[in-house]
Amino acid sequence: MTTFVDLAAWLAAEPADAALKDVVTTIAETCAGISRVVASGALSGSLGVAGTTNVQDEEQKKLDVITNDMLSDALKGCAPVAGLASEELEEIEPTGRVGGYLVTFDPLDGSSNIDVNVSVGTIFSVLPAPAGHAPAEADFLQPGRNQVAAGYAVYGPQTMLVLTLASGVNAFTLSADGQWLLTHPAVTVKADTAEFAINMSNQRHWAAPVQRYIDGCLQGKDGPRGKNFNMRWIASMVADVHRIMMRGGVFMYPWDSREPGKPGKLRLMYEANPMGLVVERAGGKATDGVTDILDIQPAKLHQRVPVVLGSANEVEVVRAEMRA
Ligand code: AHM
Ligand code: MG
Repeated sequence: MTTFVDLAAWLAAEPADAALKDVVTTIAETCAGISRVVASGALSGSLGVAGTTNVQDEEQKKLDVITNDMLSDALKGCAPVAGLASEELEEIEPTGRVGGYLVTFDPLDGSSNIDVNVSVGTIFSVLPAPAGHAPAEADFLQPGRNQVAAGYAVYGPQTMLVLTLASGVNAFTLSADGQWLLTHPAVTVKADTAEFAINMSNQRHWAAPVQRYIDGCLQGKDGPRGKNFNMRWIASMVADVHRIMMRGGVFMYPWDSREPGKPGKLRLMYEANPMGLVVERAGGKATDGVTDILDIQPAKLHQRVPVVLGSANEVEVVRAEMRA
């Protein structure tokens, strides 16, 4: 039987400081707990709406609230964490400590899929905390390149944790006895693809470059791309990005004219940045169409951003269309 290295043994060999390993371990253990709650569904009475809205005025599911509390509580109890921020919390939460790390997270991404038993996930990003003072919101507003660790857990047919620290991307599968085992070392994203992920129902609202790009894909072999494309859209960023990590593809959530004042749906600090780092570290690319996601200077905690990420050569095709 194949034996797999567990997360603790893998972390022990990583060139990161003990405090950062502690943060990553806390997140991984909490994600294992979240996996159990998600899996229990109606049995634990955790499906359905919470009857509240979050800072983006989105209806919160019970599981959004439960998982947010699980991660917040765990990180507040983790000594190297000076502050946290979440999709589900309007303000940052300092822990009362100084130095160490800041963590931002989307505790349960893909809320629309929770009640219908389709994959959802947790996304997290770890940034250095300021040394001399308790963190304020401004201290979180660091570009994605500053992330010292990032990743996601996907609660699907298998629960997996996909993680990057100093370099590379490694993926762990949760075993029946609750251990994260390294099943996918050194994950890389294929440079070329013939598969795109976008919510096609928004087609009429897209800007011209996105229209042109998707139209070129849809024309298949007979069009400018000279090959047939496949389409997938799970409406869980974690699940769509995970598919791209495993077999390539391009994921897009562009600006559209439904709410022209907003730059897109996805949030920079706890969706685009951590996913951007994971994808780049695996050899893929992530852009807002003009700037690499990781080079964007955040202006606000809950800032939204257009996202195009995945197979490097395909992201370049989209980017070239956006520059045209
Ligand atoms: P959420 O964080 O409220 O779940 O929203 C983010 C999700 C992403 O996981 C997914 O890619 C996108 O929203 C789907 O949006 P849509 O329903 O417009 O297709
Ligand atoms: Mg989300």
